[in-house]
Parts: sequence; C-alpha cells; structure tokens
Amino acid sequence: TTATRWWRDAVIYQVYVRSFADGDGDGVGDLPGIRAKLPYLADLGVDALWLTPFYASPMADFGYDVADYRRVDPLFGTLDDAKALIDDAHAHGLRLIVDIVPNHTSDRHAWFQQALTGDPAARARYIFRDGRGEQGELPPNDWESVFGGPAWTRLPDGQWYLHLFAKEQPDLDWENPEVAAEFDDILRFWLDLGVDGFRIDVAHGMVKAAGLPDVGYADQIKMLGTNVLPYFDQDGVHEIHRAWRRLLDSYGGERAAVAEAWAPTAEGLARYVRPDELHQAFNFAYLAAAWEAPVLRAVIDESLAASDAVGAPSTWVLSNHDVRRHVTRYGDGEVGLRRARAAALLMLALPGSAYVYQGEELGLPEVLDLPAEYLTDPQRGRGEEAGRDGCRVPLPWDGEVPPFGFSTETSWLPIPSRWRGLTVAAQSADITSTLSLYREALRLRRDLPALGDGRLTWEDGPEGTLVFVRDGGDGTRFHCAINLGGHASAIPLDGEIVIASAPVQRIGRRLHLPTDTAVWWISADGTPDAR
Ligand code: TEU
Repeated sequence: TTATRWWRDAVIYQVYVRSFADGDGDGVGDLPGIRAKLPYLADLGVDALWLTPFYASPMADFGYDVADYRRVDPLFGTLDDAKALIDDAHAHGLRLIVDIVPNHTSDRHAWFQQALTGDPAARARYIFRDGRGEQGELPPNDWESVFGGPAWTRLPDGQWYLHLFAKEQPDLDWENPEVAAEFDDILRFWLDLGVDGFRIDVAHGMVKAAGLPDVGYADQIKMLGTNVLPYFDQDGVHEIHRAWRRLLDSYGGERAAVAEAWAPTAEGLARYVRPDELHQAFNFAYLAAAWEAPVLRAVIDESLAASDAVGAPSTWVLSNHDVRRHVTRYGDGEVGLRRARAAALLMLALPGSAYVYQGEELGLPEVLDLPAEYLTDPQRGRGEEAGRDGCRVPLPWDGEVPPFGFSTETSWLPIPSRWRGLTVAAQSADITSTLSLYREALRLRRDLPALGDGRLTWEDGPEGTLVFVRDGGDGTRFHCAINLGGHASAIPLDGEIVIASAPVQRIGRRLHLPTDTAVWWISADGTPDAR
C-alpha cells in the first residue's frame, strides 16, 4: 500500500477565510486571496490547510450558518476559485481540508425556508416541537443555546424549533434519513472536487437524547467540558462518524476528517477517533491547560494515553477562531509572547499532529480594544464573554499602515496600527522574529526523524520544567526542555542545541534555561548522560 496516513503527524494551518488575505479589494478575505499566499504557506513549512466555511451564507455566525453547502459565497469567490485553490495548494505540496457544518443549517437554507411554510415533510428535517404551558407559550424543554438564552425559538404559527447556537442556525434532525443522505452527497461533492478531508463542526452535537429530556439545571454551557448533556456527545453520533469514515475510505484511504468534538474526558474524546471513526479530534484540553508544568504534563499524558489506546494520533492546538489568542491568554505583552514562543516549540515536539491558527506564527495577540460598533459575534449574547472578534482581526502582511497589505481597502475589522512591527514582511527580515522561529521549527520538524508520529519518554527535570526525549531511530535522540517555572533552571545537556525560543546559555554540560523558554537539542545514541 502507498498510504501515507499523512494526518498522523501533519501540521495543519487554520485559515480563517474572512481575515487571511483579500484578493478583490472589498475589505474581506477570500479564496483568490488565499491562493495568492500559497507560496507563503508552503515556505512556512506547514503540511495542510484547513479553511473555515466559505459557503453561501447570510453570515449570522460568519459562515457557520450555511445556506447552500455546494456554493461559494460571492463574498469569498466562486466554485472555480475553490477548484483553482485546491489544485494550486496541491501543486505547492499542501493538502487542503474544508469545514463541514452538519449540526445545523442557516435559517436561509432552502430546507428551512420550506419548513417555515409549514410543510410537515420539511419540518421533519429539523427539530420542531409544540411548546409547554397552556398555550404552548413555553419552550419544549430547558435546553440553553451555546450563545446564551433558550435553545428554542417560536414561529408565528406557534411551533418551536431547536437551535443549539444562534436562532439563525436551526438544528437538523439526524434521525431523518434525508439528512444523512444529503450530507453524504455534500461530502462527495467536495471530495470529487479534490479536497483532502474535512473539519467536522460540532461533531458531538448531531444526535439528541430520545424524548429531548430536560437538563434540570441552568448554566448548562459551563458544564460542557465536564458533564454529559442530552444534546451533546450522545452515543448515536458515533454511528454517523462510522458512516462518514466508510465514505472517506472509499476514496482511497488518504482523505481524513478531524472532529471538533467536546467530550467530558480524554477517553470520551478518543471515542471519536476509534479505528472506524474519524482520523483526528481537536485536543481542547491542551488549549485550555494552565501555564504550569504539572498541569501541562498531565494533559499531555492523558491525551497521549487516550489516543494511544485507540491507535489514533494526538492533536495539539493552542488557538483557533473561537478563543482568545494564546499570547494574550498566557499573560499578554512580552510575557505572553515569550510563553507563546516556548509553547510553539513544545507543541511541535510532541507526538502527533499540530494545528496552527493563522497569525500565531506572527505572535499576534488578541485585539482587546476593537471599537464597539465592530463587535458583531453572536457569542456576545452569552454576556460574560467579550465575543470572538478579537482573535479574528485580519493578518498584517506588509507596509507601514493598516490594513498592512491585507486589502487595498479598509479591512472588515480594523487592524491596530501598533502591529506595524508584526507584519509578515517585517518579521521575514528578522531572524529573531516569531515567524522565523516557526519557519525554523517547522523545517526541523520535517528534517528530524524523531519528530511527528511516535512516542516520548519523560526525563527528570527541575521543578517547573518539562523535559522529554524522542528516539530518532537513526542513532540520534531528540530532546525538548521547557521551563514554565518562575526562575531559571539548570538542565543537564549532552548534544547540540538546534533551536531555542529565546537566548539560552550553555555552560559545559549544563543548559541554563531561563523562565518561559523552550529548547530542542540532539544527541547521539549511547552518549552517556551528563548527570
Ligand atoms: O464551535 C462550536 C462550539 O462549541 C463553540 O461555540 C465553542 O464552544 C465556543 O465558541 C468556545 O468559546 C463551532 C465553530 O468553531 C464556531 O465558530 C461556530 O460558531 C459554532 O461551531 C457553530 O457552528
């Protein structure tokens, strides 16, 4: 067999289409814009791209509300642009996966429009119910929307429909065979166009508990990470993933899917990547882990053990379009950036596959001071959170003033003028930049046989540090050390440093590792340990 199982160790770059690069001067990123930047991505050294939804959409949730799964929204280009982008990505040696949103459609989708007319067959593709209370004036149950408020909206004729997200995102009824058949067809449509796979949105959501039982308590969304809710992570979703795996495999075994799934435990998450299910699942526990050595190590061990048990690769994610950028989560400013650089070296040294969210290779922080009139993310409805706009600010490419080459026009979200030093052009010219660090780390990851798929062995290190070794299988040993503690630490080192996230000192056989710093080094097999 010629199967590469490329997803086992791929570095996959997330393109948030709206904010990557604008090819037609309307201030919004698009497919031709991405195509023009393929040389940048190939040179960066990632293996694959994941494109967030670019389908026809009224954009109530910036494309996660799909009105037509087989059309490109005019804002982003045409189907021909999509085809050209897929082919061109392949010509650059990059695989490309697209986002599929199966839990809900847009309320402008032809199916929902038909449902609005009252047609019972059309309503049967969604989750319509009569309300409670004497006049049916109360929602059918107590489920809450992820974006805040009840998960039900009432139509003028009195019936309610379920939406786990915005009211413009009605949930499909996956018990209805028409729904599954339609999605099979949609997957085939994109596979036939040449995509290498899919990112499955809300992959834990499609099946709801029979009878739609009450949860019994409020603040349900906060329980997402720890409790099973009757609308998430139900056993039935795994049957859907099994069917999709068969469909993907029928394309030759090289098309892969990653689940955006939320499960209460690492073992629960690993069920999505059993051999007959999807190929990967995002590891959000890693993203959410605090900057503390024991916490990070526990999360790494748990996810490696859980994915090993089912024979799947682990994935490592630091940021995406739904969360505050990790530079800011880690403390913002110099501290945040310093930690983010160290975190990148740690992530890229771990066994498995890694996701890079556009702009993290530039060390971009969250934009916390967007003017109020720009804040339109539906998640703001949840109240206690600021919304996700601040991690979706367009990329700064070059030049001295906003929009820094992102567009010839004003960008849809303003780019802060203080990002002048963070542009791709500025960082390309500086070997100490975060962009240069990512380029070099990704080059090493490709060249060093110890990296990617495989295993790690922990070594003893001073408190606050994590140290591990990986076998190159070619007589070399790869080492990674990171210091998450509050002070510098000395670590025995025998071998040659190949990259460091910040300047480090070596004194004889000791590495002087400053706080918030990571280092990679290589030694020869059989080299006696310095200890
Ligand atoms: O996100 C699913 C999801 O659960 C997120 O809403 C997440 O809980 C939250 O944003 C964390 O702060 C996916 C997409 O990634 C997101 O952009 C969409 O809004 C959502 O699905 C609905 O399609």
